[in-house]
Parts: sequence; structure tokens; C-alpha cells
Amino acid sequence: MKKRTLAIIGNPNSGKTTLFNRLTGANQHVGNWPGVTVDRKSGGVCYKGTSVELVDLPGIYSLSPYTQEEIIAREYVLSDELDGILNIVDAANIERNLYLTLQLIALGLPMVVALGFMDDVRAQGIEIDCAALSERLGVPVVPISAKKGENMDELLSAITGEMRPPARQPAYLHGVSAAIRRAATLLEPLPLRRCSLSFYAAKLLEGDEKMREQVDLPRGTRDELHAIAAGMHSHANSTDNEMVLADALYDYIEEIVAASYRHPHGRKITVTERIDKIVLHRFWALPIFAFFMFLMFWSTFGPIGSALADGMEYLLQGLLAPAVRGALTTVNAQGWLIGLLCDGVIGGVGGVLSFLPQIVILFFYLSILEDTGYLARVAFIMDTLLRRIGLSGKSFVPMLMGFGCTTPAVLAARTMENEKDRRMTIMLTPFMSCGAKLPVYALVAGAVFKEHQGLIILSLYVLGILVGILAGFILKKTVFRGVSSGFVLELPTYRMPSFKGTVLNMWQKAKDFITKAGTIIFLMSVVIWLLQNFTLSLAVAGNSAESILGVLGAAIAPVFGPLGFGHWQESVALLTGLVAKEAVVSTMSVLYGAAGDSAMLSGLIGTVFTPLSGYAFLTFTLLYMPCMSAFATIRREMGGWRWALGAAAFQTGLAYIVALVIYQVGGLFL
Ligand SMILES: Nc1nc2c(ncn2[C@@H]2O[C@H](COP(=O)(O)OP(=O)(O)OP(=O)(O)O)[C@@H](O)[C@H]2O)c(=O)[nH]1
Ligand SMILES: [Mg+2]
Repeated sequence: MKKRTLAIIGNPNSGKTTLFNRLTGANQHVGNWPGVTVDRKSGGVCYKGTSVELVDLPGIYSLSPYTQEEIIAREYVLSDELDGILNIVDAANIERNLYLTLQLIALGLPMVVALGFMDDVRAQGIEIDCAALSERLGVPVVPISAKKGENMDELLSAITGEMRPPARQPAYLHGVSAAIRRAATLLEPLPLRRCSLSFYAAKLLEGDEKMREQVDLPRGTRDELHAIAAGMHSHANSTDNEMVLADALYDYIEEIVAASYRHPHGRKITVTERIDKIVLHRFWALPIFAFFMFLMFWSTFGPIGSALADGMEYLLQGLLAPAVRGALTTVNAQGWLIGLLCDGVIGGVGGVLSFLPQIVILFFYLSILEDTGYLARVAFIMDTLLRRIGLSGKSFVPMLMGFGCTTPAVLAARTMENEKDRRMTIMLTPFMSCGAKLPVYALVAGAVFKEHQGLIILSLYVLGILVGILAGFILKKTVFRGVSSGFVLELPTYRMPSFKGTVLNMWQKAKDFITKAGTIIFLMSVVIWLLQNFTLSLAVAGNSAESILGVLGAAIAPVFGPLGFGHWQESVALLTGLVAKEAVVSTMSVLYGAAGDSAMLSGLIGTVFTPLSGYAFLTFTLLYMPCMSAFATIRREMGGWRWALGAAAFQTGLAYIVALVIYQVGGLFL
């Protein structure tokens, strides 16, 4: 028996992924802002012997797509891969959500509506008559709460049972149904899904550009459709069929809502509105945002973060390293093996792992930022500022996500309406201080700036944002000239972050970090240790300057001379940072031969850098091209090597210039 494939479709932020995770047991990312899911993910669910394949998609407001993720969702809906639709409707925003529902019904596919957020709606005292709603829509309606897991059995039996196509076409089509029927008959000979012909007909009559490109119409058919479309607007006193159809649709929605939805008397000001009054205040908005940033920062790098990092370091390097060394010595292991394990592996991997607590704290804040719904507000606040220089606040969402990791941040740019803006945003996100740069900051700033390290690191975070905005301004005036589209990011209702979700998120990030340390960083440390201990003729190197790495590093080092860090060790470290930014730390740790002794490493680094060259080094680390995995994502999203290499050259060039200016101009004063 063929497994049934159902697409979960609904508005952005309507709880699709929450429902998907609950039904399939998956662990996909959930966040309280529109645009979290930007790709399609599938998972299976089995109920009473029937199994169903569910596909989670990016949210869409209608079947007229503008952004990349919306196109992904629509293409999937129109493909032959799915057998039916599980439409999730946010009951708290029913009018807006039903717009999509009615368009989906016009597709004629078997469909079930899950009426989500029922817990929220009930708390507001709203009553919804699901039977009346179902009767008017012509499809089954199941009230649920995906977050609380309410009514999941009923929903499961609806989607595993016999699913029927909608009982009838939505009544809103009646006013224009004659035209749509005629157009649909015209489309019959074309290779389109039969049950969706009226949908295609409506879209083509509406004048949907993308649909016209997609459907290959013979000339005669095109002319006839044109004539029908012209007839439609003369009939409706309007020249715009999209408006005619949208009006008809909204009139019908009003009717449905009036029949099934009961508001309590009088509307109270909601908590969200109250919070927004303060948080989005004309004067207070920015200081409040700055305060939250400071708080995040202070906990990550201030006393709490440092104490935890010290504890971790003690475990790894104070206890583990001597224990391993002792054990190896007792079994009379060869000197090179002790060196490789203690200096190479524990030094390199341990050097990176000791920053795990700080990474976890950082992700705790980022998770709260997303789950409460404040992230969308930050974009909104920044929009007013960025608009003045021609940028869109929406770029700021991917940029903020870039504080975590560049790879998902680059994908998040898919939510931008304007293709030029999307490409520009992709080029800017790597300027943010991603989590992997954090260990580098902590190591170098700690060694060079001692008690002022917090301030120095804060300045790097701010510098990343400023360079991002400035580079955006330059790009907008040159490569990506054009007008940004208006700001259309919906501000979600504030929600308490769920404890489970936050912990899960932190655990996921910690796991990624540990895995990376155990694989890439581990390998790199071993390779670096070997290259540092052998000469080009493969003899054991007397001192590391003669080693393969020493020679290689010395060849590149002069490039960085004008930036103030002309030692071969830093050049090699920056090179390995292209694989993963954390590798800058593990490489320096191995190369400076600190053998896992962090106090010694810190002392050595403190003597290698002056405050000025240290800061130039950190600036370069902040701004130069991102790691391999982010680069690969940029190449995919930009659609080609030329773009990706161009972006990398732009970032590295800018990094060089900024670091050069800092070192040279700073040198005049210090
Ligand atoms: N109170 C309540 N909150 C919910 C419910 N379902 C989801 N949420 C919350 O709504 C927010 C959005 O959930 P997601 O599952 O990420 O929404 P989505 O539809 O996948 O969003 P996009 O991927 O951005 O389109 C999260 O904060 C969820 O915790 C629900 O039934 N009740
Ligand atoms: Mg989602």
C-alpha cells in the first residue's frame, strides 16, 4: 500500500513545525517569529496501523509567492508528490489565516483543517463553533493545541482515516464561478493536476505572473483566457482581477467568521500590546535593546561565564591532561605519542572545549530572544534606523541569527522579498560575531587585555554590526542598487519560552559544538601537530620554525605584517580558521606549544601581541571570510561559485582594510 503524503501548510508562525514535531517525534527548530522554517522537512507518523508521511513547509500567507521560501512551499503544493493537505489555522488570527485556507480548498485536494492555538483562544474567552466552520468550508475541522498536545488523537484519526476532497468549491467563487469554470475547461488538455484546474484558472485570470511563466499555455488558449479575464473586470467594475478575487474572498471570510466565532464583550488591551508600548517606544526602544544585548554579553563573558569556563578548563587541562600524561609515562609510551595526545589533541581540542559553558550561555540568550517574540521587534526597531540609509530592517533577522551560526543565518535570508536584498544580506551576515569566533575573542582578549576583556569583546560585537550596516550601505549604492521592499514582518504575540524547548535548544547547540571539537578540530589539531614536528624532508624538526608549517607560515606572514601580526603562527591559525573558526584557538594552542597549560598559553599570547596588534588580529578574525560550511551554504544560496568567491573576497578585503586602518592609525596615537 502506498504511504499517504500530506503537506502541512499554513501561515508563517502558525505552529506548523510544533505540530510536525509533536506528530512525528522530530526535533525541528521552532521559534516565535515568522520565517523560522525555510526548507522542506519530512517525517513519518503511524496511527492504528496506517502510516502517513508528513512534510513540514515554510509558512505562506497565500498561494501567490514572493519570497524564496514561499516559492518552495507553493511549488510543493502544486507538485504531484502530495496526496492531501493538513492545513493549520491560527485560531487567534482566523481572518488572515482563512484567506490561505480558501485558496487551498480551491485546489480540490483531500484536506483537513487543524484549528491551532486553541489554548490561547480559550484563555481570551473566545468561542469557536467548529461544526459551523467545517460546514461552511466543506472540510473537516479539528480544534487542537500543538504546544499542549491537545486533541492529537482526533487529528491523527482524521489524517489517517479516509480523507475526502472538499465537499464543494468555496462559495466565494460563485460570483466569478462562470468565468473560472470556462477557464478551467480551457485548461483541461494541459498536463495539470485535474482536481486543481479551478485553482489554476483563478490564478491565471488573476494575472499571476509566476503562474503564467510556470504553465506553458498554447497561444490560442492564452488569447481566450485574456478575453475571459477582460470580461470579468468589466462585470465587476474594476480593472484588477486580483482585487476582484481578493475582495470576494474577504467578504466570504467575514461571513464565515460571523457564523462561527464569538468574541467576549469588549476588547481588552492585550499583554502583547502593553509590552510593545514600552519595548517599541520611540525613545526607549533602542536603549532597551542595548540593555538586553549588554545583559547577554555580561553573562556570557562576565563573572558567571568566566567562572564556568575556568572550571571547565580545570577539568580538561588541570585534571585530564596530567592524568593522560602520567598514564602514558607509566606504560612507557613513546615520547612522540605523549606529545601528540597531550600537546596536539588535549591542547587543541581541550583549548576549544573549555569555551563550551560560554557557548551554552550565549545560545540560552539567543533561544530566549527567539522564543519570546522579541527578535521580530528588534528587526522592527532597526528598520526605522536602517531605512534612512536605504536598507531594510528585515536584513536584521538573519544578521541577529548570525550571532549563533552563519550557516542557518544565510538560509534565513530566504525570507527577504527582494532578490537583491537577499543577496546583500547573505554577504553581510558573516560579519556578525558567530559562536565559533567567541573562543578566539575570549582567548586573545583575555591574554592581551586582561580585566578589560569584556569591554573589548563587546566592542567587537558592535563593530561587526556597524561594519555590516556600513558594508550594506556601500553595496546598496553600488552592486545592489535599487529600492528595498517595504517592511512586512508580522509581530508575533509574546510567549513565555518553554523550559523544555530552551533546554533542548541549548543541548542541541552544545552537542554540535562538542561534535565539531571531536571531529574537525581533533583532526586539525593532529595534522597541525604533525606538520609542526616534521620538516619538508620529513625529518623530525629541531624547532618548529623549520617545520613544514613554519616554512608555509613564514611565506604568508609578510602579508599580515602591516596589520601588526607578522608571526607565522598567527598566519597559520587564520588559515585553519577557514575550516572552522574555533580552529584559530586550537592551532595557536598547539603551535605555541602550551601543552594544554592555559596559563602558559595566555602568557605567551600576551607577549606576542601588543594591545593594538591584538585588536587588529581580533578584527581580522571577526570580518574575514566565514568557515567552510558557511561558504558552501553561501555558494548554494547565491547560486554559483562566482558570487560566493566574490563575497569571500569582499569580506576578506574589507577585513584587511579595517584591521590595517586600526593598526596603522592606532599606531599614531598609542
Ligand atoms: N500557545 C500556543 N503556542 C503555540 C501553539 N503551537 C505553536 N505555538 C508557538 O507558536 C510559535 C511558532 O511555532 P512554529 O511551530 O515555529 O511555527 P511555524 O508555523 O512552523 O512557523 P514558520 O516556520 O516560521 O512558518 C512558537 O513559539 C510555538 O511555541 C499552540 O497550539 N499554542
Ligand atoms: Mg516552521
